[in-house]
Amino acid sequence: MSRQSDRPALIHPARPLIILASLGLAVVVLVWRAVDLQVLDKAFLQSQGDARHLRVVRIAAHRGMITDRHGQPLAISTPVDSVWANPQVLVAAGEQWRLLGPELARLLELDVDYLWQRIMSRSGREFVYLKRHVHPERAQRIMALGIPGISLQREYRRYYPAGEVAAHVVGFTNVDDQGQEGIELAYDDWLRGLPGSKRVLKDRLGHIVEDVESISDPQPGKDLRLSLDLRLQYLAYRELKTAVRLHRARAASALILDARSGEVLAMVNQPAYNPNRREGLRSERYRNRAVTDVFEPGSTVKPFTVAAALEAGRFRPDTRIDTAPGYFRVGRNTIRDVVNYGRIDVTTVIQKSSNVGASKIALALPAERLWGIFSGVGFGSLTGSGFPGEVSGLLTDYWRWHDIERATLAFGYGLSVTALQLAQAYAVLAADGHLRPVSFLALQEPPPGRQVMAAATARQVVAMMESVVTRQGTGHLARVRGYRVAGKTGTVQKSGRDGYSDERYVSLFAGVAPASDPGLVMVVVIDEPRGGEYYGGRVAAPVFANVMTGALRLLGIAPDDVPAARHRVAVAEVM
Ligand code: 59J
Repeated sequence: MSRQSDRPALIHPARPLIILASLGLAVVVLVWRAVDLQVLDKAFLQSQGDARHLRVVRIAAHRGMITDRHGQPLAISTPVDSVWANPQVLVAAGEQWRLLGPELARLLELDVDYLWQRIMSRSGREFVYLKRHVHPERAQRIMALGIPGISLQREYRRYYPAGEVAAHVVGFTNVDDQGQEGIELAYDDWLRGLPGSKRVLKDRLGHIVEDVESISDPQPGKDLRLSLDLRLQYLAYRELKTAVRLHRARAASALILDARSGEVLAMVNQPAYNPNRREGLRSERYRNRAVTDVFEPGSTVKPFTVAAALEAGRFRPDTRIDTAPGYFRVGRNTIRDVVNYGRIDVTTVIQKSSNVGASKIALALPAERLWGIFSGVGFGSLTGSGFPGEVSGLLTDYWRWHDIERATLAFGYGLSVTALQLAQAYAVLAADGHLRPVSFLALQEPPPGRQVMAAATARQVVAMMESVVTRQGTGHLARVRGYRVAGKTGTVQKSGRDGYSDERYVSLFAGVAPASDPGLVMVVVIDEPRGGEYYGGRVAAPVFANVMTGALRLLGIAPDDVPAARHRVAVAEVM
């Protein structure tokens, strides 16, 4: 064994060197790692750490206000809070959540089971809305419960102070504050503004404990002033609704244009809806029929047929036309009047609404002439209003017209128009032959018009239309005490699968006032009156009279029928 002990110890001669080298290497690695962590990876690691607590959150922008032309609010945004939860945190908070859940559900006006379901089915997520648009005061009571994982988000809720009255024009936004219909949709970019964002520090439970920095401030949306006059809007709404009830009509539209500027002062439809309560809302109620729905305008186009005749130089207001025996044949078709008017002048064709007279006038003109005036006053084209969903109606090209088409177009069949187009066309007669785009926004000054017929023609046609609103005319119920009114009735059989119907009618009145210098244009459309009466002169004309009477007075437009005004004073004194 001694031999063993004789052996030299198993220590390599280089051992101290190896140890030293290993230690040195270890130091180098450690230093490298330290530099790596603290210098090279610093930004990455720090951001990773902060991400646990620092978040960027969106700040909603305030949506611009919509007002009528006098600043009356039609759509305003009020601050509300949306309550949301972090299900992960909430589930982890087990006990506390079980205890306070029922109280939370009560404050949110939600069923406890539903609330529980909503959170558990998303237990892996970090965000779920519990309730949008809660009143800020209630939201504070919810936060006071101190449930971990429940947070608020500031949002804005749209409120429509005029409710049903201006609903079809103003439209509405969805819960995310985006325009869906009407002006809210058309001018969404203008109204919307730009959301901002900020960096916030959140605690372990997801509550914001500190606003760290603002990244960008929200840019509030801009206000919008509409052309509507809320007073006229109320008036039109009330009268149209009454008429629809009285005549048990399917639907209806009415609108008033400023004859000089093309601004829409009032536009209403039935059925209507309350934009503040839109559950289960269907297009039948919310679409703006005055711009989205078309109808055959019937006799309300006769003034334009006559305008074409005057422009062609072939007719004057007193030119006589033989309408006897009350009907006449064009090829295989027969055009009829309700009675035989015999030999009548052009004015009487308008006053009595003779289909035979209008057809004979049109057949005496080149097709191009009739088309020129019809398309000139805007039939077949959009009005330029920019309203969402507006349709242009239909006016076919004149080189496709046979005689029968020219004859029936003359009294309003074979083309289709919207109520707004019809009003724009009447505005041409009111504005000495100038066609102007329609505007839903308040204008500083009238846009330049395009002359589409001679001023003298327009004036002559307005004068002829005054005869409609007399004892002998079809529209005497449209008269307004103290003012001269010019207009035209229309009673249109609706066309269906089996041709024109004897049961379904559209009752129309279109007119201007005061006739001596027209300031206002109004169109009334009553769709399918079912109360027994259906003549435009009986159903639509009274709505025109009632609204126009109020509108002329509200706007302080001077009476131009002074003898009638004197007569009224005299009668009042006798009574
Ligand atoms: C009328 C039509 C349908 C289409 C006729 C109205 C035609 C015609 C084929 C019968 C009711 C009715 C192209 S009438 O608007 O003439 O407003 O106070 O619907 O004639 O040929 O039972 N209006 N209306 N005609 N069609 N086709 C008159 C007239 C009009 C009135 C009354 C009585 C029609 C004075 C309509 C009104 O001016």
